[in-house]
Amino acid sequence: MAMLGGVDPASIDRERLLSMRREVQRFLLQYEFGLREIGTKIDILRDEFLELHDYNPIEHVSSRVKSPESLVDKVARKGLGADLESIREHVTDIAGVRVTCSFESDVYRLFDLLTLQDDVSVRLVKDYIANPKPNGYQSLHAVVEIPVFLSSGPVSVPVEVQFRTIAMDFWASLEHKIHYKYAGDVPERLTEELREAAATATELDARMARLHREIHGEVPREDP
Ligand code: 0O2
Repeated sequence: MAMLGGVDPASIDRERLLSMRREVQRFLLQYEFGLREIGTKIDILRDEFLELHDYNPIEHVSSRVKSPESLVDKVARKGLGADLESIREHVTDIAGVRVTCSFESDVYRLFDLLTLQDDVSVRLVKDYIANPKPNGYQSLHAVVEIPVFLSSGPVSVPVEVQFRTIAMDFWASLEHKIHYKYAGDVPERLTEELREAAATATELDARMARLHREIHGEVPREDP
């Protein structure tokens, strides 16, 4: 076997690969920490809300760090360089939290309560509730930055938080399955049905909110 200065080239590659893997693991770990920070903030808001108003505005919270495979796909799709700095700059949903609320008013209330906190800075907001996507998708997206304190010092970690109602979440998960099944080439008949279903979901949200207000009245808004 060919040796370079007494070193086996195969072992150099192995060392380089292992070091790259460690670097990627450390990179992704920062996003995991960012998720924990945001997760704790959301837990605190929910628990305090429950204590103050005897009412839970959050139905469900889920979070994930993008898998390396899905990250590689996105990097390729966006035509980005494979260096971690460019990925850090341009891929803002490596850490993602989804907050499913009971009502649309809770969506905006939680968005305000989270984004007005001093250590949270808002990088981008996309309000697909006020402006739904043409396919009917609705959600409020916010890319926020949160400081994470490592032994080497603080790093600012972007986390994409998606706020939506149960009805919007139900629609989005079904649409996602259909989109995946047809590899993005969804038949027009289904696309039209999905648009109608999105309108029905909006109507249901409005109706449930009216009923809720009739029974419980308006939950007062705090000054954050
Ligand atoms: P996953 O598996 O949820 O992570 P960008 O993120 O900038 O490349 P885009 O579309 O401008 O792309 O970002 P945007 O609009 O903020 O949407 C990103 C995420 O929102 C998606 O993540 C989905 O989770 C959700 N989303 C956006 N549009 C739709 C939609 O039409 N249907 C459904 N079901 N979900 C949607 P990913 O990375 O696609 O996937």
